[in-house]
Amino acid sequence: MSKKKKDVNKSVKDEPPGILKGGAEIAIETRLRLYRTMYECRVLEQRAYDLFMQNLVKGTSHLALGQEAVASGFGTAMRPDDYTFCTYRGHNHTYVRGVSMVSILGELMGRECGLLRGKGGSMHLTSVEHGAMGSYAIIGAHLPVAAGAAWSAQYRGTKQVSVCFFGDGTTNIGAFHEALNFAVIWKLPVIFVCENNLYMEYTAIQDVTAVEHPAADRAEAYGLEPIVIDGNDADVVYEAASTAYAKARDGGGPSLIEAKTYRHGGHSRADPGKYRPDDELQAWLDKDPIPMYRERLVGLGIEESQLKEIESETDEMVELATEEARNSPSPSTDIAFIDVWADGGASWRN
Ligand SMILES: Cc1ncc(C[n+]2csc(CCOP(=O)(O)OP(=O)(O)O)c2C)c(N)n1
Ligand SMILES: [Mg+2]
Repeated sequence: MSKKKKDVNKSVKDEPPGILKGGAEIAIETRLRLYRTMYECRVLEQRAYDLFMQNLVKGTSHLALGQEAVASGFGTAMRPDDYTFCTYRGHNHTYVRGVSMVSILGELMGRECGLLRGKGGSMHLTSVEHGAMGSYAIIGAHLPVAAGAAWSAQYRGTKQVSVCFFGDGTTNIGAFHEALNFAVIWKLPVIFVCENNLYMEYTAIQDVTAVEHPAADRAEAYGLEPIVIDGNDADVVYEAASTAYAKARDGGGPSLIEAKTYRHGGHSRADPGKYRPDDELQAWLDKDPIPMYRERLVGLGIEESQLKEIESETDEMVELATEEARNSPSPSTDIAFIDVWADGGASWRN
């Protein structure tokens, strides 16, 4: 194992990263899928924001606008039976597993058509049938659970990989360190992905962390290779994800990947994010993963009309999904007593 820091994209160390070419030999179909997925995530979350502004979203919500390349890169590289664990900022990670826009928007609005019939809301999107094993609102809580799922896959010999997304602030929680140590000791097929968006709730990570790279600089303490990538470059993310999935499936154990990125808005729906310097925000808006990737595809010879088709199909899809979700009724009160126990019933109450 290399003890030398691997900085896949050197420029990510000096924010903001510049526009990159993404040297990888990635098939054009894969690149189109990466673009489509990012675009779909963007439109879905913009719609979630609009619905919130219309007072139609129940409870709070945390958007990942600007962070789409991470969800797209990992989602595109994974196998359908892999496991995803994410945080309350999990709309995109859930969507890329194949969960429909209707069920996500319906869930946010507390409707019958929602993924959890409106009972979970934005922070708890879960769909076991899609491998989306939950969105966790307690910081760090899901890292040991993701390690447990990987342990189960290893025991069953299924070659499934468990991928766990979390924020920079999570690296200062004990569960992060416990999960890493446990995963390394058992050589588990798990990928820990730190989406370093430079901020926790309202605090800059650099103000409260002893090291420059909150995840990568801790990797060597657990015998792992420190990996920092440009989390706004879908090709770079896809490559790093593919490498980590292959390693995990080959019995090579866990990976810890720090993806540098930025959320365009505040922490949650109530936060305008004014604590961030204007020039920093602008620099990251200039490095928006979606227009950057679109420009690259055009440079590679993709027809403008092909990209416009992807965009108009997606725009139509979100309109239809919004309509369907808005027309869906509120669920009946019986949902209070179902899906609360493993068998889905309420017999445990006796
Ligand atoms: C154990 C715990 N402590 C505190 C909180 C309150 N809290 C919610 S989000 C958050 C910030 C997390 O920041 P980060 O891990 O960087 O994730 P991001 O929101 O940037 O994606 C905090 C402190 C919590 N949910 N759980
Ligand atoms: Mg953060």
